[in-house]
Amino acid sequence: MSLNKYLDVAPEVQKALDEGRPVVALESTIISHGMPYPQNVETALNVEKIIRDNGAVPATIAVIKGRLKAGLSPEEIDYLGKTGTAVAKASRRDLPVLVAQGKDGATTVTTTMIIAHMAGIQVFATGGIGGVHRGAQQTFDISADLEELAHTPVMVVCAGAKSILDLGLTLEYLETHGVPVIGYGTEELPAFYTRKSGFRVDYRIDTPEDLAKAFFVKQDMGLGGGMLVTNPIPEEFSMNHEIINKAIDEAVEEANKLGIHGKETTPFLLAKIKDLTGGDSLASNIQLVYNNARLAAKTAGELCKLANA
Ligand code: PSU
Ligand code: MN
Repeated sequence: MSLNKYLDVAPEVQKALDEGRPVVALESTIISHGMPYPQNVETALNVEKIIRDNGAVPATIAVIKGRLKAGLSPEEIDYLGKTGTAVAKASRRDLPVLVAQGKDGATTVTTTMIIAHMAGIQVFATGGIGGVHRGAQQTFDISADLEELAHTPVMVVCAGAKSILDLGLTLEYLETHGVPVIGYGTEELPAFYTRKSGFRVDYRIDTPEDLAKAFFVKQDMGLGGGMLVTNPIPEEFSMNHEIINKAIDEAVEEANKLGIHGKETTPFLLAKIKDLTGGDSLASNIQLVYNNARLAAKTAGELCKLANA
């Protein structure tokens, strides 16, 4: 039974939660706005399979006809992928209006965390998070993802943040808001397409068991809030630094020139980078999401052991 009257938890997900088995949340903005069709749907379905193969139940999250959904059918995933950017990108401020009006929404890291927490899911796997944009000193463009990480008790497993963002300012913001930034097997913050960024994480942790322990203790102490696990892209899929950084710089410059702002900024930059790198970045993007799904599933399993102990 779901406690929130706006929320539908898929039966398989609810059963796993009731039985104390691991569940991993997945976002849908990556499907509708982050990748082209049909790779977006293929990737989303493969990610669910990887999570199952690693012992957890996947719960892809979205807003469908005004209902908050934790766990989608393959048909719903196909619909979100096909409809693409015509599905509203839904951040925290969008949720009440979409629900009131019975509309669809693709959930960002922010709203996936919100809905995961409502459903009782503690671990969430994705590609990259939003952060403090370059030039935020002027634009005030800081992703709502950072505020959500500050307050909502969900572990987010990602591949770091792209240098479309100001990575230094993003880390400062997370520090101020008490969000631990963990490097999985690394002291250095990964930069999504590449394993290195030149910035250090707060802590290096080397096993899913120890990731789970740190998150468990944070909640057990009553601190609340999220935790950010940054998992470097596997070496064999990482991109050449110069090629990707040149594409990112060009994309940022074009966005500035065109006056792109607000919720359009991140999807514009992601699409532009994909165009400029001829699809190589898409292949890397897909592989790093798979890698994060594996780690999240294992960590969710360890977290269940601690919770059931
Ligand atoms: N960064 C990526 N890929 C993504 C996103 C960010 O590398 O798909 C998406 C996520 O859904 C994230 C959102 O939560 O963009 C952040 O958007 P904004 O910067 O508008 O807050
Ligand atoms: Mn923004």
